[in-house]
Amino acid sequence: MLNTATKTDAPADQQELTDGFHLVIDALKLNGINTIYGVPGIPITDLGRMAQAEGIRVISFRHEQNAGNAAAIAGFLTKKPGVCLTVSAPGFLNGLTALANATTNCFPMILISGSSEREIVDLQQGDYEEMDQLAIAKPLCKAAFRVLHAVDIGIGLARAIRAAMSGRPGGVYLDLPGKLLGQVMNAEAGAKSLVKVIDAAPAQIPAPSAIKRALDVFKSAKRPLIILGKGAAYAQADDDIRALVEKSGVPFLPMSMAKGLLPDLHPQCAGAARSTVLKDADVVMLIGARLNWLLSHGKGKSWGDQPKKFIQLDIEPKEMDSNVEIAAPVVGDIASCVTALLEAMGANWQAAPADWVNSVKSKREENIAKMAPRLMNNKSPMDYHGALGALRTIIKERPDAILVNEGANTLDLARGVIDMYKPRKRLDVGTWGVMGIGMGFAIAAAIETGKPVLAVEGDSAFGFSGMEVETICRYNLPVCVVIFNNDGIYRGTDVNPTGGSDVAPTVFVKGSRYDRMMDAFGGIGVNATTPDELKRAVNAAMDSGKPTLINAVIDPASGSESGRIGNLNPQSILKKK
Ligand SMILES: Cc1ncc(C[n+]2csc(CCOP(=O)(O)OP(=O)(O)O)c2C)c(N)n1
Ligand SMILES: [Mg+2]
Repeated sequence: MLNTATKTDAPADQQELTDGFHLVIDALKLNGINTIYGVPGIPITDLGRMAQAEGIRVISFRHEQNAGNAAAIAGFLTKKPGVCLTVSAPGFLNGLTALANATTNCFPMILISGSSEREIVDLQQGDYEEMDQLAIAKPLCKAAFRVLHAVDIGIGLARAIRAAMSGRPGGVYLDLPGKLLGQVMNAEAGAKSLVKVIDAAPAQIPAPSAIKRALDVFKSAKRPLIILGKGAAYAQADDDIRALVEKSGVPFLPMSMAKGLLPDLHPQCAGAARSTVLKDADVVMLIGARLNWLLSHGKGKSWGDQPKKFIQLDIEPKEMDSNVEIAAPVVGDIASCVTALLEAMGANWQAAPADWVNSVKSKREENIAKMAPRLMNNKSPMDYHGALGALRTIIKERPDAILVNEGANTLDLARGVIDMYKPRKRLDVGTWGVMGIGMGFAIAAAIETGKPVLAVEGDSAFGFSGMEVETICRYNLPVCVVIFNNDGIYRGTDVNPTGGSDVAPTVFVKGSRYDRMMDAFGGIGVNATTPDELKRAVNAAMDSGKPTLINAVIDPASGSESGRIGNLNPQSILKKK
């Protein structure tokens, strides 16, 4: 239904009118966008109010970066652009990090920001929150648009939706000058101007010759490996991906956010034998995974000396040969590529060589057995493995729960220890390794899926979005935040080498009680000093669905520098402090 502006003072014979506010709302609703994440203020406060009045869920945050992260992960989870709504200049800039991060991670998202008076901004006459937002957004997203006339709102939003969803998904910026929202036009013409986007992410079918080439290479392998990336998770082609992996019999390695696409305990999962399979594989099929830094660019020490051939499935043709030669590029959307491969494999596909499959399996079992006793320790203060051992059991018992994870040691160790059982249940720092996604992701995961959320957060990582615990309480979301409190970044034991009164740059207030932040907003706060206490508190939170924050006391000495990526720190041969 089209909304109409009610003008009580209008003459009875006046035509029905609508305005920019309602056209934006109607355009969103027409396209099935029924949640907005944002922070109110001039010029979009009324837009949020009216959107709520019209049945859109408007989730109000304490900082735009968190609202932006929420929108981005909503996009990942639903394959529809998540919308973040902000005010002009500073609010827009606060949302921009999330927009850039969404683009880097290929999450469909639209950042809609109100902006100041165009004429004044363009003459740089010092308007309230003056900024040329469109120009600033452009290099950080897939596309950026500005709408100046109410009649173009429908087209503007359609362009934004298509740009965010089609091809490789990503972030889009939509600039709405404040004046636009107040513009009035004929209601019928307004209704006609709206666009329902048909087939926003059209299938892109791979060429049969590319499929044949890929299978020829795959067939020739003695030690094949499949790597699943978050593009594969995004595709929601779970059954076909599983069928492809199982039919091939090839060991598979899930990237962080692809964990659970097939269960981590699947007999073909090579997650616990990562370094062996990367070194020894001769043919690697990448499914929605890029050869970026997370895979050491497909070359160097971690890939060993064995020559490799890569098969790559990706929707973006420019991804091919980005780091190393791709022997068999398969360009198309992941679902279409996987279906085509499956079909072409036929009924008599020869499963992967047994000696290779078995050697990967035994390496994996050896590594799992090595880790097992460490996960069962009940030390107090806890070390990472003791605490994660408890959380691992909880996720095993509650495979529907969504795990959000950020930090350094807290991230790297949780990724290895906590097995995932279902697709798109692990949400984390992604391609950039960015801190600050935690509460935004947790909130959107709860809102979009209705499932319980467990956010496992380093104490530093949590600080980037911690104020949103109020938002979690305000909307009474089933989110349990566990803070791995080791008194700092990587470790809480660094000292100021000068002996001065400032503490070292990596350490925080010792013995902080983050749980009391939750008390302040009416949620449940728990201080946990042993894995048993931690397990009890998380289970209680998951059973009750009440907003909970657990301060898990971790030995400040138990982490290592930069978690698992300390090698990326620049080194000088001069050892001067
Ligand atoms: C936006 C952003 N700022 C800074 C960093 C650098 N950084 C990487 S991990 C990290 C925090 C690690 O500490 P914590 O979350 O407490 O995890 P721990 O290793 O102590 O378990 C920081 C600040 C980053 N990745 N992203
Ligand atoms: Mg820490």
